[in-house]
Amino acid sequence: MADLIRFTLDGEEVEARAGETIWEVANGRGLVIPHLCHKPAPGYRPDGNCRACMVEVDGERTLVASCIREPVDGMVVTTNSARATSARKMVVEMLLADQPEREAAHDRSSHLWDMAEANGVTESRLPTLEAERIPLLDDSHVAMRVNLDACIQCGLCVRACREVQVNDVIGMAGRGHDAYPVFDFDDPMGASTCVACGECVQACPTGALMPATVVDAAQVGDSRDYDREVESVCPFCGVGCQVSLKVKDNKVVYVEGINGPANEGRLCVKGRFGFDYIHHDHRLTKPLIRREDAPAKGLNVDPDNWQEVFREASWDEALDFAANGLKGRGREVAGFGSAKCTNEEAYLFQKFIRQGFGHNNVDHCTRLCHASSVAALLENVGSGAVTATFNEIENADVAIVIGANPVENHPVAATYFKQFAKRGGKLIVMDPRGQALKRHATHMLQFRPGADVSMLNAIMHVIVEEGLYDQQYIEGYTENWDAEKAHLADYAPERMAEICGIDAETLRAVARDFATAKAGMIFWGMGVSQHIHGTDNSRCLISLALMCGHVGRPGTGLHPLRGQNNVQGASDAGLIPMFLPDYQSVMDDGVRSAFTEVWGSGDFSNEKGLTVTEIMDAVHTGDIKAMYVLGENPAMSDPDVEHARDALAKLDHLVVQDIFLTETANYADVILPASAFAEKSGTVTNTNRQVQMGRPAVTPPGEAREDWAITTELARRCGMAWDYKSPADVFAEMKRNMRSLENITWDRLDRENAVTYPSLSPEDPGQAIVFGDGFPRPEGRARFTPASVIAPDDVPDAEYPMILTTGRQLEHWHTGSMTRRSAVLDAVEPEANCSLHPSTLRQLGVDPGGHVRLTTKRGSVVVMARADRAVAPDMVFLPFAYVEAAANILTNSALDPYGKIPEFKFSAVRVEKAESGALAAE
Ligand SMILES: Nc1nc2c(c(=O)[nH]1)N[C@H]1C(S)=C(S)[C@@H](COP(=O)(O)OP(=O)(O)OC[C@H]3O[C@@H](n4cnc5c(=O)[nH]c(N)nc54)[C@H](O)[C@@H]3O)O[C@H]1N2
Ligand SMILES: Nc1nc2c(c(=O)[nH]1)N[C@H]1C(S)=C(S)[C@@H](COP(=O)(O)OP(=O)(O)OC[C@H]3O[C@@H](n4cnc5c(=O)[nH]c(N)nc54)[C@H](O)[C@@H]3O)O[C@H]1N2
Ligand SMILES: [Mo]
Repeated sequence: MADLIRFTLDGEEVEARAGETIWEVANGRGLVIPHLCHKPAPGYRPDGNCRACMVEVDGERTLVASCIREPVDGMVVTTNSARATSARKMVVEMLLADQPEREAAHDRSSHLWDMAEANGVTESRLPTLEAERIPLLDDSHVAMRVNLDACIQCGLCVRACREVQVNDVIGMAGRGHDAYPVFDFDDPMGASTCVACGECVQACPTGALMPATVVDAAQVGDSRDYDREVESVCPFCGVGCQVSLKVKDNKVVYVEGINGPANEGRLCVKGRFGFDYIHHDHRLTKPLIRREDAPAKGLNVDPDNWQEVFREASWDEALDFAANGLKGRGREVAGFGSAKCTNEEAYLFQKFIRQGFGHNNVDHCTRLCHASSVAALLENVGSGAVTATFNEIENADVAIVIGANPVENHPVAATYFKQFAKRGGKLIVMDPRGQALKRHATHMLQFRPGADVSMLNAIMHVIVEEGLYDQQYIEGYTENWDAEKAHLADYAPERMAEICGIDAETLRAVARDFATAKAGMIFWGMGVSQHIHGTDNSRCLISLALMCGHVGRPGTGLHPLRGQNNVQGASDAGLIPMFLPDYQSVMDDGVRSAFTEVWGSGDFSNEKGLTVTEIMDAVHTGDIKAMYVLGENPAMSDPDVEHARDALAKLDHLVVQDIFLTETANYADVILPASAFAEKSGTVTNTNRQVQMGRPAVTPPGEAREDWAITTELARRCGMAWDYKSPADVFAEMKRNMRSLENITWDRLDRENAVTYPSLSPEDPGQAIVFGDGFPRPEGRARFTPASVIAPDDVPDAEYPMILTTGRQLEHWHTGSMTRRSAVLDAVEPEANCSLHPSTLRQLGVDPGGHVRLTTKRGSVVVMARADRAVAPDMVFLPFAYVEAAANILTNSALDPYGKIPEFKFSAVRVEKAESGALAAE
């Protein structure tokens, strides 16, 4: 390569690439130059402020900071000269002078002490700071401790907060020796706008910022005091951050992000501080069977006091009981599998229903999630997965984020989006709510809920009208353009402005920005998918990308941000009523026989099975009488949940396999205690199509067992000759009929932690971008499917004049089963809440923090109300994590006809000031 730089390092001729620093070249050769303010991790820019990495350069009067200095041709660098080593030693000695003694240090294993050792320094000969100048300790945050007496002003926490996570909470106050990090305007950390991602804690080299779990009451701690470190994957969202779990005495003591392909070391509050749900004393530790004298099935079991309803049973008894209630019932059985479990577990679950009961009544939470997006993608692109990883935004010029709130729901992906905007990328945010990305957006389109098709069609109308589309791409790679073009003629922005609430000029500006960019991406979420016209919404996004040629190149692509840690994998593994693994149709005889051959079993139904909501309806009609629910909580997550709860109560036989006694388990006849993610091995697939290895860090509590092992035992007792010894056996079987797993083996994943599919060879880490040379559709062409405007199902009227929208908050996971049992997350967000515009609250006569009653055609809840200007005055936003004010009592179960997804994002609602004492009476 032409631009290699040749220089001398400690007497040896070496080469550097353009932009590489002396420190990096040395490090690449195995020589670690001491360093403190420098963090050799993705996203951290060198700062050269601590002088701990000084080296000597021939011909230069002063020593240079190797972390920031780039070599030039012919430069002679000496790292180990007497002058350099004594200077580095002096730097460390000066820093140690102000530190607590090592034995009394907040973190006696901090990087600073390692570096002191590396420099041969054990104590300082220099005077210590006068005590009154040592700033106070700050223990105001539940998850982190600030010990400013250990701060060396290296600024890593500022870079972590501002540049890596782009949260802008930490800054430096004071000058010189008196400089210290502050939160917002020098607020206590716990009272600041800190979102507790903990990036600063992970970056801090001295123990000035630490996880609270590592420091004891006397503020003394040791971050290396653990028995082992286990590399695995975060169990929460579809980003799939790789983590290192630090384990002591069979407990996870703290968590750090490691360099996975999606997260590059970063984590959010749940991944870093939300792990302790696995140690909660509500964990199920023994199989439970409903007592003969139990009260009628209902939402009446307290996890602290379950003995009135259930009795403990041996595994043998419970498995026999579970199997006997399912066996031989054929079509009366249905199963909900789990996107919280592994690929192997998802595969076994769908096989259990298909092989064991001869039909396809098996589904999972994808139905409530991106089912409509997947329907549109399969229809028009030929594949349901993302066409590019979210990290590709690094190569984009423009990006649309629509109906997704990644700052709270995919927080680590959001760090890349914010960095993109910071370096000048045009970020276009489309959301009825003024969500957190607004601050970083070039255009914020706060449009009317449910009006996506009108807005997107108007934008596409402009692209056609102004001739901004990519004719060559359209001709080369698509079909049905003429129909789309003709259809769009009716959607002039001037007309659509009335429906979507965004003025024509803004729609035109957005159209121009997106269409004329070199590389554009589209990210979307539940605001797009959870509508009766969710599939149409996605069709519009696909058409928009196609007409601009924004697919298949670096910095382009379609990316529905997948939700659960393994919803991509569970769908790939066939946990869907229409599809076997890899989206192969159950209606295709050849496909079914390929599977039955591997399974060594007879044929099963060639009809699509029932979906999540259809299964609940079929219970009411008496067609389904028994269910096996694995790692899902439909008694909280289904729309119009009273209908779902009544269905669960009506079942003859309900088997629930979970880690907690959930609301759904309340209705169970038998409960099988499973192991949590950190207690089992298996692979998971994230939103980026990255298949990653999950490893057990601790053993399950009591008699709890791994999910795959429980399903296998149950299958045997239902008459299937299953003989898996480990998840690796299951993975090997999956590969036989899943082309997506070509070149990906269990051993490879165990070695490499992650491989992206498709992977083209055993060495290929996988393709971040797909469809550069055509689509998996007839003639390799993607399709334009025109979409027309359809109103939401349950529109406001005089009785229910406002709009209810439901969704999520940063700290809580769905139905709260895990996060309300995590000490940190529950402490930060302990109470059921909704958000309304301050003017609406004023009109209702409710103070922020007071209570409101929300009523829809389905039911009513009372909940604390927050004032939030981001919410439109005629709307109320309600998260669905709280059983005491369950959002789904209110939601509408009307379905999108293609994806069969319910309209979680739109209901007509009446909001009233709650009568005093209403909460207690509920
Ligand atoms: N903290 C946390 N993170 C999570 C989860 C969690 O429970 N908690 N769940 C995970 C799962 S499974 C999923 S699927 C993802 C979901 O992640 P998101 O898709 O971000 O989920 P939501 O918060 O439900 O909705 C996203 C946005 O849609 C907007 N919206 C509402 N109505 C409309 C509309 O009509 N049109 C448009 N365009 N937008 C609208 C809302 O204002 C909201 O900002 O999050 C995952 N991550
Ligand atoms: N109103 C409203 N409702 C919604 C949505 C919305 O936006 N608004 N969003 C919908 C969406 S996108 C989704 S994805 C669904 C999610 O709906 P669900 O999947 O029903 O919700 P979770 O709370 O994630 O349920 C996961 C369950 O798995 C258990 N679990 C965790 N780990 C393990 C494990 O390793 N093994 C076993 N066996 N169990 C485990 C947990 O304790 C929990 O009970 O909710 C949907 N419902
Ligand atoms: Mo989801």
